[in-house]
Order: sequence, then structure tokens, then C-alpha cells
Amino acid sequence: MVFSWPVGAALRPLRAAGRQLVLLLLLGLVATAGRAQGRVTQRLNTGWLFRKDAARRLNPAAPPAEGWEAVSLPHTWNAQDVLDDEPGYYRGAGWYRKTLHLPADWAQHRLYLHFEGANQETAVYVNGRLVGQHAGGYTAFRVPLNAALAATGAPAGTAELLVKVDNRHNPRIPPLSADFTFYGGLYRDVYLLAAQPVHFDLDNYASAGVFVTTPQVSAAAATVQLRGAVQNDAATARTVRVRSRLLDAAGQTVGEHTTKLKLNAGQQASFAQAFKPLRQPRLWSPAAPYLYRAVSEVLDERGQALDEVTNPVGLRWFRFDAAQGFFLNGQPLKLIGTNRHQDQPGLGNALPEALHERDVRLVKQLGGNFLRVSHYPQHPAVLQACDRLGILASVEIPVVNAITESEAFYQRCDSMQTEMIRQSYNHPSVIIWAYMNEVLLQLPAGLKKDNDAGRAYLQNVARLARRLDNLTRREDPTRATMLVCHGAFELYRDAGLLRIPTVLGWNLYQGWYSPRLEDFPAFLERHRRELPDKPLLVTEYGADADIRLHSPQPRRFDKTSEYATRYHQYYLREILARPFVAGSAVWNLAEFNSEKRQEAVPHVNNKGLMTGERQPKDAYLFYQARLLAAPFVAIGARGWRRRAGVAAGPDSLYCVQPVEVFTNQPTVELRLNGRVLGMEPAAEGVARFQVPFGPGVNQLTASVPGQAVTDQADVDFQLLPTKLASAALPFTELNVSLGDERQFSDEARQQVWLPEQAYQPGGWGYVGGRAYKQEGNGQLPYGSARNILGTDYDALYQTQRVGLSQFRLDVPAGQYEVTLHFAELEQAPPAEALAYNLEKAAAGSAPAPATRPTRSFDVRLNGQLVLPALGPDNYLTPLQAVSFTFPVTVQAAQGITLEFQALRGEAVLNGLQVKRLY
Ligand code: GCB
Repeated sequence: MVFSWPVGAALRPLRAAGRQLVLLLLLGLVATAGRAQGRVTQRLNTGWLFRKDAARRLNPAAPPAEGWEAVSLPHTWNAQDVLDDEPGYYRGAGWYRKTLHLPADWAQHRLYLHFEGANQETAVYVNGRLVGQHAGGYTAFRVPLNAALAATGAPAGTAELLVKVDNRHNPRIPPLSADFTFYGGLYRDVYLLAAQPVHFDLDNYASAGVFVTTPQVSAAAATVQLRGAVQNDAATARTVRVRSRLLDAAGQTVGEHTTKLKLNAGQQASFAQAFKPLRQPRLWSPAAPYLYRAVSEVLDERGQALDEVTNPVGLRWFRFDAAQGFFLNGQPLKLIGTNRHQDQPGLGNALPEALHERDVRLVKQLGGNFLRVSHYPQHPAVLQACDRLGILASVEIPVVNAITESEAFYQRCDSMQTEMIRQSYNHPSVIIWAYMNEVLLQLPAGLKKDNDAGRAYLQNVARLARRLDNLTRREDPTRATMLVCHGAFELYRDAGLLRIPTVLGWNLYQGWYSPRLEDFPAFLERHRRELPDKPLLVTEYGADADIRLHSPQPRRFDKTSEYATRYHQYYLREILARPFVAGSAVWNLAEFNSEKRQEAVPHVNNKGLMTGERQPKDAYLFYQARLLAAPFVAIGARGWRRRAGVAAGPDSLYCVQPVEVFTNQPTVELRLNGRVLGMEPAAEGVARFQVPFGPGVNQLTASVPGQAVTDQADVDFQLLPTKLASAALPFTELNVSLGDERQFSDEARQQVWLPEQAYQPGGWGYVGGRAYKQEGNGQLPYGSARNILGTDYDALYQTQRVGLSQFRLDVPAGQYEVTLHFAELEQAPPAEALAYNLEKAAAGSAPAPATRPTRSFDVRLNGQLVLPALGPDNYLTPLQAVSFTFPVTVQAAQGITLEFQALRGEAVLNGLQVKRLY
């Protein structure tokens, strides 16, 4: 193959680099121990000082001595403020400092700082002098130090390093807006490189400097080629040899090639090497991700190694076919997997390497073979793990939702794409380079697709797409290009975007943001009809699930695990049924932070198959059941181990509730406390049981006839009597979520909240009123989507009963505590419309009904006025959680009656708790 970019060209003050280089160099160091000293690579993650600089006043020539906080890398300053109730998070400047110790025998070395990523604008100072800058938060860059060290003193002794990082909005740098959080900081590793004067090219976009291609691979033979450049920074001409060896996984040399280079002082020379074709090569695939490695050394005249770089080599070939999907090594392979964001609660985006690797393992354990690394290049550990575990990958730059129509923005896109490709070039796992996600989601203010400015904008988007696509094909003709669209087919078609990339990605949410699941297969068929030559990936689909919410009658947008399971069952079935669909990636592997979101869990996108802490949700188990080959069985609702319910009848000591068991076997047997409940067939990975839970601990055991696999779950069940005065089942406590159809199971407080019900004599429930539903929100079946302040129990406060006259509980005589929970859902200022909320007519936030009269109501508890004139003049302020607890002594046959009397507007109640003390 022909490389169309000159290796080592484009010498700029800042270059980008791949982390693989660094790790591999470390390997190299081990290998060369005892020989001439090659390149030294030090990871500098400890001993940093940090301070914010909101006013941007810090003078790097005279940094203040005080006010610094000791930190280690990776570090972000937004780990906490993205979770609080204050809208927004700190988007500004922060400074890091550290003293570098440079030994005297590095006097002739070429020194670089290698940053794996800093979000998003970085300026690096050494001894008060600017040595480099970088824009873009998701790719690596490298800063040469020698000139600054020479100008400010000898490159020996100590050097003061200061790094300014700024994550403010910058219209020249993608991403402009997106459904994720732009955490600021030095959030990936930093390395100091000390190379001999003659070394592999260190100035090529922070890449490895040596590039691997495998132009011909078949089961019979494979060719492996290397290209790169060597730089002579010595004061004299040097003759060196580049010796590259191809090693198999056992470390045996299976190919060798040496190239002699004559380099004048200051000169760079490129080289190209081809190993002898390998016969019967071991192929790389998800089932057997066999890796060779190519070790390249620069040797001096005496054969001493001056530098060394190791790259992974995986032998595979692939193609996308518009009619038949994806083929790997000549065999059809449906790509199935997930997307991934790089953050985790409490850590922000500053994750240790092991947690990046863990996520790839979780895709593998899911049974997946594909990862869409979205929406930006991630830590190098991700693609390294993909190489090792056999996960095919797509990588993209963060051009999300919109572009800025300026050459400065376009150039930034170019440089990010180039950095991404060169830094990740040698990973055999990578099959796709992508460059835009839903770029037409948000036309800039004032633009419409049919006004002049709007038309010009769409043309500019298409021009940029072609420019990035061409750049990508030039940089790497061996991989596919991809552009990812949301489901507005005509918009992308009319803008001329659909024919540009090799593969089209569609993010489709029918049955989530829009009402009908059936529109999903209809959309796929439309693509096939109208774009018969264009391969297709379903790059996103997903449904929110808050693991605390459960319902036996799941509905779209209720955020229950049960709806999410049904949604994924439907989508996977339709994807697998169509060979022309090359594959799919669930949105998302895990929940991630999106600071602007107001949801059941504010600031969090709940579409993960796992929680932010990577606890599997039911949908994760569902994919395991559908994708794993080894016998698998798992009892669902791992987060629903605390349940409650009303007994089946006045004399029964059980309550029947559903349990879903996920399996790849045809039938499952379920036992309750050792007693067989029955066998159920599994349909599409799920066997559904009706379980008669008794009070206390219920031990469930699922097993598969004839197989060794079993799973066990203890469910702690709070059984409520139908008649609250029942002697057989004494009443202890009741928690009710008003205006709700779901059960809310809260591990943190060990409480279960039941959905509301109408009052029945002897029992409990509301009298009168209706369940609240946010006006103008076509997605929510009930309740509000707004962030409720002052609570972590937003889902409870987001629903309420409006216009009720009473809530009654026919409890026996005793001493009780009654807690009432309220939130005003109506009188709030409108929330910012969320662009990614794909159902246009029903953006998650309806405009505030400004003219609606405010409410005020009295609440009486057993006749006593306990909350007079509750309203906006006292405690009921918009979107603020408020609760009151009242002790109450209940006489025989008195029960508890709460009366709600409206003085203005209608009374409301969001939650109620009654606890018997004695
Ligand atoms: C999308 C976006 C993604 C969002 C997702 C959602 O289409 O590409 O960034 O997070 O939808 O959950 O709405």
C-alpha cells in the first residue's frame, strides 16, 4: 500500500503521540537492559500541584508560591461539581506544576513531554517559557523541551514545569455541545521521554513513528510491512541500521529486516521494510485474537541499540458488504457490542488505566465483539485491550451535534482526525475511523434547512464531511470511514451526507424517544431500499433504566429495567434478522455523566447496560443470554433484592410478583427456598416466572436441566396485609410513591416504595385526584422529567397525585410516624431544551405554564391541621423537595386519615411514609 503522507513531515511545535509507544518502549527498556541505554520513558503521575485560575490571571513566569493543592494524575477538577444541584460545572482554567529532575547524562538527549490527553486547551511552560500548546481534549500530544532548556539553562539539574489546561467553551474546537460532560483537567497520563540524539521520529503527531500494514493476508500467507522515519539530532552525520524483527506470541522471531540509513546532522530519513511472507499465519479474530509483535531498533555502527519501538501486529482482513454485512477473514460476522464513554461517578473522566481495560473486558463478557469508542478517542489502554481480547473497534473524533462554520474549526477537525489515525494506526482491532456524530441534530440558532443561511450551513457540513472523509482515506486506505446520523433520513440525504463514507452509522431510538418500536425495522428497510450500496451499522440504540425502578407493566419512558429489557429484545431480534445490517452497538455500556440532563437520576444518562459503577442491569444479562455460547443462567433484577407488596388475599401470606431469568438454554427451573416452583421456557433469552414471595428472605435458585449452571438470589420481601389491622401479618411500615405505577427499591435507605392505589376499606390508598403528567411531554407516561433539588430521590418527587382529597390507612391502634413528601412540579422556569431529546414535539421540558395560578392547601392529620396553607409562600417552592414528619397516636378503629383541602389551585402529594413505632 502507498502512504500518501510524508512520514515525519509537518514538524510543528506540538506533535501528538500514541500511548502504545510508551508502553512498548517500556517493554523495549526491559529488553535492552544491560546494553547501551536507549530511550528512557518515565511516567510522571505523582507529585503534582494544582490550582484553579478562574480569573485567568496566573503569570507563568512568576507562579504564586501558595494556594496549590497536591494531586496525582489522572486528575479532573469536575469529578464532584457535575453531580451537585447547581446547574453547570467549572469550565475554565486550571494549572498544574511539577519540578522535573534531569540527570546530567541526559545532556545530549532529546527530551519530550508526552501528554496522553488534557481537556481541552493546553499550554506547557518550562522554566516560565511556553514550549508548546495543544487544542482538543481527547488525543495525545508531545512537547519538545530541548530549546527551552537550552535557553533557560543547561538541560541538566531541575526544570520547573507548569501546565495550563482550560475546558471553557471554544467555538473553534469540537465538541461544541453534546450529551456528555466536558470534564477539565490533566486527566490522562503524562510521560517524560529522553531519547538518544538518533531516534525514531518523535515529531509525527505523537504517533509511534513506525507504522504497520498487512497488505495481503489470507489463511495461506500474510505480508507485514513497516514504515517509519529516523531522526538524527546529533551534531555529526551518522550511519545507522534499522533492524525490525517480527515475533510470534511465544517470542520466536518469524521475520527480520534490516535497512541501512545515512543521516546528515539534523536530517530525517524514512524507511520501508517488508518481511518475507508468513506461511499459514495465525489469524487475529474475536475468537482467537492472536498477536504478533514487530520490534524495531535503531542500531549504531557497533550494533548498539539507540532506540526501540514495539508495535502489535494482528493478521486479519475484513470488508463491509451493503447486502450481506460484515466479513472478517472471509467469514460473515455480525458486529455486536456497545458504545463506551470514559467516565465513572466520583472519578469523572480521570480513570486509572485498569478501569479503562475493565470496560473492554465487560464488552467481551457480554458476548460482544465490537466497541464503538464514542464520541472521541479514548485512553490507549482501550484499544490495547481490544487488540488483546479480540474486540473490533470504531474510533471517532468529537464532531457532535453541530459545527462552527470557520476554517479554524475545520483545521482543528483535520488535526484531530490525523492525530487519532496516526496514534491508533497500529491497532489491529480498529476497523473504522469515524468523524461526525449526529452533526445535523442542532442547526445553529436562526438557521432552518430551507433558509439561505441554513442551506449554506448544510453545504458547509457536507464540505467538511467530504474533507474529513478524504483525509481519512488518504491517511489510511485500509480501514472504513464512517459518518453517524440520527434518524432524520431526509435531512442527511438532502444535505448530501449519506453517500460520503464507506459505512453509514444510524443512531435509532424508535420506541424510546419516539413512540413506536416498529418504526425501527421500517427505518432499516428504508435504508436498504434507498441506499442499496451503502453498508449500515446501527451505531446507537438504547433505553434508560434506573435500577431502582420496577414495574410489572413496563411502559416506554418509565425508566424501568423491565421496559429496557423488552426494548433490547425487540431491537436485537430485528438486527439479527437482517443480514444487511453489518452490526450494532448499544448506547451505552455503562451510565455516564451528562451534567445538563434532568432525569430519574439527574446529570446521568441512564441508558447504560450497567450502572456507572458497572453493576450489570437486566439488559446486560439479556445480552449475555443471547450472545454467550457457554451455558448461562442469571436471575434478573440484581438491584431489586428488596421488594414489597400486598398479600394476595386476606388470608394469604404471600404476594405474587414477576421474576425474570436470563439464559441461553431452552428452559429454566426455579426454586423458592428449595421448593421447585416450576419450569419455564426461555423466549429470546428470558424465562418469566410468577413467584409467590413470603415475608422475609426468599431464596431463589435458577437451574437448567442437565447443565451445571445455576444462579441464586436472596430477595428480602416486605409483605403488607390486605387489611392493615391483620393480626397474622402485623403492619410495620408503608412507603408510597404517589402518581406512580412503579415500585422504587432503595438499597441506600433499605426502603421499598409501592406505587399508589385507590383506598379500599381496611387497607390504604388515596381518595380522589389524578396522577400528574407534565404537560406537552409526549414521552413520559406520567410525572415530570425535571431535576428535583435537595434530594437523591428525584424519581419519587417527580411523580405526584394532584387534586386528591384524602389519603387513608386503616392501621390498628398504636404509635406512628407519618412523613409527607412534596415538590412543586408546575411553577418552575422552563429547562433548557435538550437537543438529543429526539422527539421534537416533546422536548423533555415543557415550557412553564406561566399563567397557571399557584396552589395553596391545608393538610389535616386525623383532624388536626398540621400543614396550614402549604404553598409557594412557605415551603412549596418549584422543584424543591420538601418533607414533614409528624408523630401520631392512633386510637382503636381510628386509622390514619390525611385530608387535603385546596385553598387555591389543587392540592398535591408526592410521597407518603407511615411507620409504626409501637
Ligand atoms: C444520541 C447521541 C448520544 C446521546 C444519546 C441519548 O443519539 O449520539 O450522544 O447520549 O443519543 O441517550 O440520547
